[in-house]
Order: sequence, then C-alpha cells, then structure tokens
Amino acid sequence: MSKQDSQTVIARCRELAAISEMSGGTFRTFLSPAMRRCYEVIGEWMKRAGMTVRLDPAGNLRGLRAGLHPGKGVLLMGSHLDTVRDAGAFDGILGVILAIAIVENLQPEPLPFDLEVIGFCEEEGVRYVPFIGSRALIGTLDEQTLKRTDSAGITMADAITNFGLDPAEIPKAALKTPALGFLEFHIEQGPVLDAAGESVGIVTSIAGQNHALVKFVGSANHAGTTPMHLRRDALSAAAQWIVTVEDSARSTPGLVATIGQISLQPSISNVIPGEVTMSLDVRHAENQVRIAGLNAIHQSAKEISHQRGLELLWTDGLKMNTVQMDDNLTGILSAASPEGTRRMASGAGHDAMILAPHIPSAMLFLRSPGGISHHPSETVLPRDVDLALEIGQRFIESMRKS
Ligand code: HGY
Ligand code: MN
Ligand code: MN
Repeated sequence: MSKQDSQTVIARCRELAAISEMSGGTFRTFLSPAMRRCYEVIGEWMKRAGMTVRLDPAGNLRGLRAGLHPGKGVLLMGSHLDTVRDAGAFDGILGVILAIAIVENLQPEPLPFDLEVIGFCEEEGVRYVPFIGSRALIGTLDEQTLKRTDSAGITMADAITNFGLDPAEIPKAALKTPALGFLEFHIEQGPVLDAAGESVGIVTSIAGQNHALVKFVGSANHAGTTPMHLRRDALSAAAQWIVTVEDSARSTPGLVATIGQISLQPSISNVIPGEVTMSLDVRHAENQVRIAGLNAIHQSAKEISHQRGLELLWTDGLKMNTVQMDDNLTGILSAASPEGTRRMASGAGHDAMILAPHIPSAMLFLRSPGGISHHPSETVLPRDVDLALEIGQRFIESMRKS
C-alpha cells in the first residue's frame, strides 16, 4: 500500500474545500447537501485505508479499524467536517484527512485496540450550535438542543430527519467502548508557530469562551425631522459599546472579545435605527479573567443603554471554561514529537474541549503560515504535514506498546 504523504493530504483537503454551499468559496454546514457529498468522498478514503465506515445518528462520519482485542478500548482521532462561511481549506478537515492517512500508513498487522477516525458533523455552530457531533459522542446532545432552529426555521431534529437519519437514535452515537484517548490534529489558526518558525506545537489547554446575543432597543424615527437630542438611536449606542468592548479587551492581557455579527432594524437609510442585535464572543486562557472581562463588557452595555434611554436585552449563549489536555496522553505525544516541541494554549475552540473532560485528550497544532484562519488564504506547509504524519505514526506505535 503506497505511503500517504503531505501531497495526498493537502490535495484531499483542497478537493474537499471545493465541496461547498457557496460559489467561489468554502462553506459547509450541518447535514447540508455539500456535507453529504463530503461524507461520500471521505468515506471512500476511509475504506481505502482499511476502515469500516458508518454515519452515526448525529451525522458524525466514523471510520473504524478493528483491533485484535476490542475489549482493550478504542483510540480516537479526528476533528470537524463543517466550516465557517468563506473558510480556508484546512480548519477541521485537516485533522480528519491526516488521521485517515496515518491509519493508511500503519503496518498491516492489527493493533491490539480499535482505532476510530471521526469526522464531527458540526463544530463551528454556523447552522445550529457549536460542538453538535462531539457532544453526541459523549452523550450530552440533549432534547432541548434538538429543538433549536436554523435561519430557515428548521429544527435540528427535522434537519436530521430530512437528511435520512433518526433523531431518536442519537443516543446510539454515544461512545460504547471505553476510549483509550482522543488525538486531534488541527492548524494553530494563530501567529505563534509561524512567528517562531516552528512546524508543530503541543496543546496544553483550550481557552474558555462565553457567547451572548446583545440587543439595544431604541426608537425608529424619521431621519430628517427628528432633532439629535430627541433621538433614541440604537446604532449609535451599539457603536459606542463596540468601542468600549475593544478597549476592555485591549486593556486586559490575553483577553479577546469579538462582535462578529450585527443586524439592525429597520435598516433603511432615512430611518433612525430602532433596534440593533449583535453577537459577542469573549475568551481568555484563565476563567476568572474571562468572567471579569465579560462582566465589565456587560456593565458597559447597561451604562450606555441607561445614559441613552434605551432598553438592553442580553441573552447568554455558550459558556465554556478552559479545558486542560490529558497529561499522560500529551506526554506520549510529546515523546513522539521532535525534542523541544513547544507547548502552547489554544485560543480557538475545538472538539477536544468537549471530549477532554470525559476522554483523555491531546492535540497537535500545525503552523498556520501568516497566522491566518477562518479565511480563504488559510494554508499549511507540506513539511509540517509530513512531520505531523510521522508524529502520528510514532504516537500510535507508542500506544501499541503501552
Ligand atoms: O470559534 C472557534 O474557536 C472555532 O473555530 N470553532
Ligand atoms: Mn473554526
Ligand atoms: Mn476548527
């Protein structure tokens, strides 16, 4: 069997990047037609690597290489298949394609334990909520979440049914065999490795994050006849708040705060905006600092809405504390990596943060040239992918012996 190398891995990621629900860019969401095509293509590669393939009831694509002693547990590798809008070709999918190549490159004799490669169905949360697939794997995808609707008003349960799966079967997506561990390869998505001229980094922890939906409610009115002192302009309030959000984050080392989405009503050029709704994403490696930053940002929204006589509607969303990777598994990964490989925290969220509290988890970052991600110019270097393939082989051989 020919050895899979970086050329195959990168070509496969770029092939999948063209399987998209937007023209001229990469965009793949939960159980979309593009995702179905992605399952078919990756499923073939999994079969070629000697794995049996199934789609679990939550829409996770799962390739299994049976071991000699199934009772010995299962080693998991993988990452997510979905993307943000106008994404790069490597976020998430690289972790799945690398894992398949590592399996394909293994010696033919079976491992003592099962090896499963998982392509998680939705991590970004663009269509519904983040971490659907990894939450289904650990059995925490609840009924409430299945009732969430997408922008077309379709519930998650209906999306699953429309795709040809059965939401009632979702508990069967949960892991049955004890897991020896979970290893996720992922691009760093930041500037650290590139600035240091290093290929790979070993992840120590994944930063916690809080999301919120923030709405300023004022009064729409005539743009020509309403004097400035009589206005309750929701967009001016939002603009003032957005600058305070940035100031808060800039003044706290390591705190990041992002307003990625904004919509206003009625959004007509000669009408004063009556309502503005924004998304808020706040993260930090330390929980207390993140919470303190979030509270300060919330307080500033209250003050601005009060000063301007507006109403503030604040809806908390995702709340996740910082998650530590497993010491033992990270030690095995470190021993499989070049001497002196950097250890680093992750500012980005990953499926490993859902699994880590339940399954010993480790992550290896690959350099992001230019530190760019969630953007079409996201890329990887062949030599870094070749090194990751070698590290993955050594990691599995160590697990074989342990
Ligand atoms: O938002 C994140 O950190 C990840 O890309 N979902
Ligand atoms: Mn992402
Ligand atoms: Mn990702």
